[in-house]
Amino acid sequence: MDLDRSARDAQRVLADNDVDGRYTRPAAGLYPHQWSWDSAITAIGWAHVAPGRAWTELQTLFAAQWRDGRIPHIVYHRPECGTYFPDAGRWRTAGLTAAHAVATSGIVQPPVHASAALRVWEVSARGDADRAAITDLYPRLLRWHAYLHEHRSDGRGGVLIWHPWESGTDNSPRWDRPLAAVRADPRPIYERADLVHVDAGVRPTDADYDRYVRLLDRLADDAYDDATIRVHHPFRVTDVLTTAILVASDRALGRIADIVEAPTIERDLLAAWVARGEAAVTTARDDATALYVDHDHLADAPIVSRTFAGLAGLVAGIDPQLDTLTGPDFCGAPGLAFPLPPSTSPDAAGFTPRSYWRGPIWPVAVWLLTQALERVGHPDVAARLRSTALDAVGAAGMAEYLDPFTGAPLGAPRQSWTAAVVLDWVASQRAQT
Ligand code: 9WN
Repeated sequence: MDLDRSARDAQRVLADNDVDGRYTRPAAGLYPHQWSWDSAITAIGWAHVAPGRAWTELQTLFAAQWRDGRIPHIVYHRPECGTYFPDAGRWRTAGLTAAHAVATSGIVQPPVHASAALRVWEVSARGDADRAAITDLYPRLLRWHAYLHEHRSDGRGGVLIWHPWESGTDNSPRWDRPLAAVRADPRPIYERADLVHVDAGVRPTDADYDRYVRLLDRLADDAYDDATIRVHHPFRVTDVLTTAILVASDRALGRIADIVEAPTIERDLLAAWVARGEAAVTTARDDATALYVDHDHLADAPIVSRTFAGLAGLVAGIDPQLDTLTGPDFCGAPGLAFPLPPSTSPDAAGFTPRSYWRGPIWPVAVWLLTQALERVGHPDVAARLRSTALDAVGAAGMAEYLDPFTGAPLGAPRQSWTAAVVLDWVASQRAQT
């Protein structure tokens, strides 16, 4: 594997997707605005190139923070740019008392931001400008986490989501059952824009989209008021992966609190959040599959589905899950082009190799796992996964996701967070040798 070449290609993708030196669109064409968790991870890529630009990425995103603390999943800095559905107007957030002046969506995405900010800090020179940037971000990160703990708690430490887009793993089979229960009749009126850019076979179906749009419209009807939504919304799920990501980020925010010398009361609060989240993930373990599972509150039933989200114990840092990771559902699945975890186990119901989160390998998902493996004390396994992922992504370009059996690139061909994780992996590989 040619690390220099990978780093050069990745830098070029970030530069090409850069908008005004302020934020990075996830991909030209398909995703023309600023996305929440993409930006956080992309900031890590920038940190390896220009730390100042990394802080700007996070600052631009957090400037769109709502007054209730939420970080919206899309920020439409230039609503007129590109074709994307849903457009800014569909969300009906303009004029909402909770919303910021810039046009945004009203839902959220997984809270990787504090973990990303800590990584940017570690990569940076930790000079005065870096310290000023992380000090400025800290209270905003704290308010973001407080929003999740206060408004999205399922009462047991788990994080509730109101839309599959909030999970970041939109059409994962884990949402099939709760989504099927959402009525989409009569069909909402809308026009998809994604299929102008990529093949329909690699994207969610129209039936999925009808339900995504129905849920969006319902949330807008409720003006994104979580107290109302939690009572009657037709999609109410505890997302175990988001819960695990929040545990890791609460822990990272604890480290940031030390760096910025935050008051003890805030550090105690963060420690309490970590403990609560760990307990929630622990109780979400399904003994039969050794995976961690979501909970559908409308059906009042666990969602047992073999997807990479089941590795939430590893992501939360409470259970390395090495046998599961390397076993036949994931890296050890027969016929894989590379021993990397597919987004859905090839042996699971709902698996399709080319369709979005239903089978393809997502470099960003692999990165979540390599990060977690380092944290739980398995740097050797992390290094192996990283090196394999660099080979796979190197062969496929900086694609959004890959066919697990052929390694062929799928989705957007030059995706920002793929480039960012490549830069992070390259740096870790270099540090190791
Ligand atoms: C909806 C931008 C985003 C990612 C998500 C991914 C996909 C959007 C879409 O693209 O979702 O938010 O239009 O399909 O599922 O994780 O943040 O890259």
